[in-house]
Amino acid sequence: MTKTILISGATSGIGRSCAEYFARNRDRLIITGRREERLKQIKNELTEKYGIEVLYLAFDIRDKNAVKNAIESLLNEWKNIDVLINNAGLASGLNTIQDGDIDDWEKMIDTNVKGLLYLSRAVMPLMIERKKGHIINIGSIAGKEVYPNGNVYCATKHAVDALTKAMRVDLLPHMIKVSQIAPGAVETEFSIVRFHGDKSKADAIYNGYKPLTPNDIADVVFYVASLPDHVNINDMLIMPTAQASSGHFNKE
Ligand code: NDP
Ligand code: 8X3
Repeated sequence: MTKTILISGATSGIGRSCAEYFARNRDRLIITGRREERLKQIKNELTEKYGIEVLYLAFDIRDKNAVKNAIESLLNEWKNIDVLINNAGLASGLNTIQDGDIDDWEKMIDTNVKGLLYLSRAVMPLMIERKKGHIINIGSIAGKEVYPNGNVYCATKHAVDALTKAMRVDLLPHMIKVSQIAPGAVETEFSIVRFHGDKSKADAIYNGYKPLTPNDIADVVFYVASLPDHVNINDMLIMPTAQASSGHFNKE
């Protein structure tokens, strides 16, 4: 059966791959992000390749009114969101906490925690009304452990871990599934963003071992979303084989 899938942060990395996986299954997609040109291009690519319906909504997830308006602006036929993939997120900076840049902190808290809440708050009533839905939060190994200089990013992903559990409990009376997918290192634009555009620092993060690809994660997200109604995956931690924890890598 065709489902309606809303993916936040679909312009790049894990979100972009999720869009491809669900499009291949002929689902209908609502893709979001700030970079409108990319959203347009992805919509065109997926529409042409798979003949599916794709709607894009360009907004900054940190802007609560923009998030609310975007969801409220959906025509009724697009409000039947079956799966919400809360993927938009970022790390900004990699400093000790005592040297942390407060603008970086705010960017991460506003995007990873508050943005996820704004979007979920707008979509959950639609799911409750239909007594149906699945929220898949993209957490991180950084939500399970802390590592040197990861401080605030790790705190935001620990918040995603806690919010996933909290959503599952509060949404239980409505039979809405809530899952978390928590990856280790995935090669995306993540490190370029973390190092404020410094590509050589970003590349160094993935040197000497095989990191996960965005498709590795999309594959699992798609699987989790495809299980029968009575089965829910609460939490999955997915690591590169060459990474045992935040700080343990098998590098050449
Ligand atoms: P990318 O940087 O490749 O993608 C991030 C996505 O988030 C982009 O589509 C970006 O869209 C969107 N985004 C960021 N800020 C905002 C904003 N303010 N408003 C709207 N959209 C926003 O990184 P990944 O694919 O790696 O990251 C996706 C998720 O996976 C994040 O939550 C990240 O924390 C998590 N993760 C990543 C890991 C990794 O190693 N890469 C490991 C574990 C978890 P745009 O810029 O167009 O707004
Ligand atoms: C991204 C993975 O290890 O850089 O969440 O925090 S890590």
